[in-house]
Amino acid sequence: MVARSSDVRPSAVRHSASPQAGGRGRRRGAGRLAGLGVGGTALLFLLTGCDVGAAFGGFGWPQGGISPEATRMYDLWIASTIAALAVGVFVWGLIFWCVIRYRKRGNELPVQTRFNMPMEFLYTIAPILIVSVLFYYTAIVQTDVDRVTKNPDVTVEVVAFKWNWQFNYRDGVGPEANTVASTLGTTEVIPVLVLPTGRSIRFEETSKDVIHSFWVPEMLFKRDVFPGKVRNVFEVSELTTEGAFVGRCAELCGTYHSMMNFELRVVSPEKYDQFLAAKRAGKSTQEALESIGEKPLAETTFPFETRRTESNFNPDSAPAGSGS
Ligand SMILES: [Cu+2]
Repeated sequence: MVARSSDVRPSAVRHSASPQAGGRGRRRGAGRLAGLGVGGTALLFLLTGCDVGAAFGGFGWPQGGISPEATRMYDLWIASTIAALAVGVFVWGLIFWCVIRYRKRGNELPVQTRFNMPMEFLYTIAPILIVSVLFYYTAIVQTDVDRVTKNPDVTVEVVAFKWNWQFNYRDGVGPEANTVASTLGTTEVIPVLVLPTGRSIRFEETSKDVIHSFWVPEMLFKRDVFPGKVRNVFEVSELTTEGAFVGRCAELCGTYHSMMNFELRVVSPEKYDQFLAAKRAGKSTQEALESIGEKPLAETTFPFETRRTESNFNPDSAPAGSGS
């Protein structure tokens, strides 16, 4: 903001009438700010080097990601939060310092710094720099997470429908590839998606009816599943942790949306190959899981009764026909 010359009262003009003193003060101020900036940056690197996110509960971001992409997104969040806190602490410090240092002591107007070019320059450049750095790292991580390759190790087609999932193991990428084995969820059985550690995995999503969303919370990622000819594709460069992880539909898709669960079972590559061979030999998913020493049924979630009857819809109510 540029003030008119009539805004500046005589006492202020008197104070800034000594250009040498003003110049020295400005240089000292700029030096301090530069020092703070360098110190803050060093602190940021130091803190992100340690696992500071775990100490603060991930600053609200879910922890325990099971893919490198999940870890990168988590790291971006932690670094951005620390940067935001550093800027916040600096600004709060300046506010309180000004409030105390320049509180009203008399009727004399304090030194006016409205036309201080280095300060004006700093006000403009610093936010642009901060936003640029955040944008730069966000673009890098986003590109990383969205990257698809020509020849992933494993391709699985995710077919969503109201209100369950089908997982087709494919022999290639794209709609022209063939399904070599399939797992279909039913009202009685939660579909278990078996995938290996240490291999790149491509998910090709399509829906039979409305928009759904494929979400495994531990992958810290979800992607919408669209009907029609759309194949929404994403990849993970590998899964790093063996285990059972619940998967959900994350797009409100109708009455039983909240019950549209599946399980991701991450196993070793050897077990995965045995599982797929068993499936190709005609075994059911449950039999194939048992053949590799895994639990046949989902352990992280359970089937829900989707057929509403008087008794299961309102089990506490009196038997039908007993009312007046
Ligand atoms: Cu859904």
